Amino acid sequence: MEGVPYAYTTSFKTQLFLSSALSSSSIITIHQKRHKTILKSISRRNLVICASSGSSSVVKLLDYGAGNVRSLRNAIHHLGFEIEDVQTPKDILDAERLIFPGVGAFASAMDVLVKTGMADALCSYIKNDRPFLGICLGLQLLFESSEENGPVNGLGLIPGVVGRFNSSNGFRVPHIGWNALQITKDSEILDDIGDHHVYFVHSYRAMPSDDNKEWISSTCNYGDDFIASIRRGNVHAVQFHPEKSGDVGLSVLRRFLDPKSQGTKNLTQGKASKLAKRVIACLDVRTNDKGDLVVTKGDQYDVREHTKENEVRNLGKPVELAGQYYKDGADEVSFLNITGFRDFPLGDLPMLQVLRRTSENVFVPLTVGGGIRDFTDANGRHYSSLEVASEYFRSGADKISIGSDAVHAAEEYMKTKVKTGKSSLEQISKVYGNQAVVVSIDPRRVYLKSPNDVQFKTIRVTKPGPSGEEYAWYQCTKSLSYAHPEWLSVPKVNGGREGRPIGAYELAKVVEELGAGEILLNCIDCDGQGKGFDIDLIKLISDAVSIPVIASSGAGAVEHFSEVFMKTNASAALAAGIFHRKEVPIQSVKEHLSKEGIEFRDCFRNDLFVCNHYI
Ligand code: 1PR
Repeated sequence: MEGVPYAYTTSFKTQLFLSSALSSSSIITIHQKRHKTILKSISRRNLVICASSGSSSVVKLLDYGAGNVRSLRNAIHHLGFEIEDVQTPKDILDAERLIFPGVGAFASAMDVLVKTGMADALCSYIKNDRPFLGICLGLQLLFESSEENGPVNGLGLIPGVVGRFNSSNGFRVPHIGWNALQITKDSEILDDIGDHHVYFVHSYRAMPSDDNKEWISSTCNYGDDFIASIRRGNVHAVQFHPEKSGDVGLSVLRRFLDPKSQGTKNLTQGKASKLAKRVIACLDVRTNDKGDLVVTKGDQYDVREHTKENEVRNLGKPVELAGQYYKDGADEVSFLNITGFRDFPLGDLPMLQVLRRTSENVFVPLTVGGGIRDFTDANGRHYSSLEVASEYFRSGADKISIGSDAVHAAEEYMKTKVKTGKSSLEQISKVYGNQAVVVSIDPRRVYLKSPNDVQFKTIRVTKPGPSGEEYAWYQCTKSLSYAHPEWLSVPKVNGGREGRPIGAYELAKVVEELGAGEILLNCIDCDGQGKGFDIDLIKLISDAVSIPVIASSGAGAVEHFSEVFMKTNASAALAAGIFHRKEVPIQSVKEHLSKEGIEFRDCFRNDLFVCNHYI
């Protein structure tokens, strides 16, 4: 084992048995969990060994049930710690170490905290300088008040008002994605971060001022400088999500959970950065004819092999592939249950299981789509789309994606001009926030001789159509349900989809108004073709809305990623086929972005990780 670096903490001496099979390109961490030692391989870069200290392996979690904290629970367990849920204010006062992952809206969170007596307990716990980590809303609630549906009073421990990001200066709101921090003071829990990116998802933020400067440990720039973390004594809070920030995020949690195990400090100072462009791996999943849930991939949405058997193309197992993409450096993973609309996702227990298992080991954001709509089962039991989405969130999704039902909602809204508040989009974004709701648009290009041939937004295309047409519009499509009376009669093309009388441009503008926080922009013509993204379409939509747009469909080479980022305002680029067929590794995409000077999340540098003892 010559040359293998390792560190023991003084309080926890562990005998290491390192198999000679361990290569120098893996990282090993030893955790203490119920007095057992676990040797765990958690990364694939340099070999790093660390041991957790003998401090208590139980952390108290304040989860008031307003959203998904499964990922945080999974991250804590992954690091070898046990969780006890806070049930009463006394549990807070008795906690040795407390994590408060704020979820949902500021006002409703304060409401619950005040009604349950937790607000007073939290204030006294924090004033007594007890070990505390607030996450996201758990940071914002420490301030005096928030403008979110307000003003609403907060816990009032830190001077300042939490306000909304200003989108008028061209910055997309919500702020979704990976930024580096400007570290302003020693925070201990941030010691491994240096200039690595961490994951943010929020529309509101606290601003630095003279009154609160003694609390601030880091800021981040997104239009303005906002507070990314605070630290005073044992009290910490972060606006970003450590449980979704990959290895570097896990290091933040570990440093809070086990301060005695801290290794040497990463000397790289955080520097201001722009929002990194995201690279997303997408897994289209469906049940094949044998009844197995498989990752499939279409050509222009046709997912069946062109053989006599006409089987559903099978490219692998969802949980394994998602885990692989996380290790390969994907900034997000999306699952699209492509037949969910026809079948009803809550009947699809394997899909929920896939999500639960994936979230145990994948610590970047997970999106799931397919079948989010109201549904009545064979026994007459009605399920609202909100119930369907809630089940997805409970199972580990950070965002849900709505396709067909958003087309329906947009058509209704364009007809009536009335926001009913009843569409899945409106209901889910109201409860979970618009940053948790993606709308998936599935348009196909329709060429035109003249821009006046249709009532929808048209563009002059970069490459003329097959008959020399110079214009096109992008017609939205949606899935039909088997139960739909039109299932047999409507002509269905491209994976059982029907064309609708609404353009991608009109749909994008309307869904933004109805509460979408992000757009996943597919293109049926380009899907699976490997010839590059539809730049005309992505430019059209990313210029039309002020929420982030994910470019999808058609990636076939690393250059396609830089092209879409340089020629359009897309915030992220998603690909499926090239990753599944192992034609282009995610790392190559990132190396290419680096060469082109495009900011991206680099999780392959040797200075990264948890224990800071490097080869
Ligand atoms: O309508 O709310 O039930 O959602 C269904 C979801 O399933 C939608 O997001 C829709 O895009 C997706 N979907 C429906 N049918 C298909 C199909 O392929 N037959 N897949 C399908 C869409 C498109 C992308 C794909 C990219 C990248 N797949 O997600 O992964 O095009 O592929 P590439 O890099 O190989 O070109 P609802």
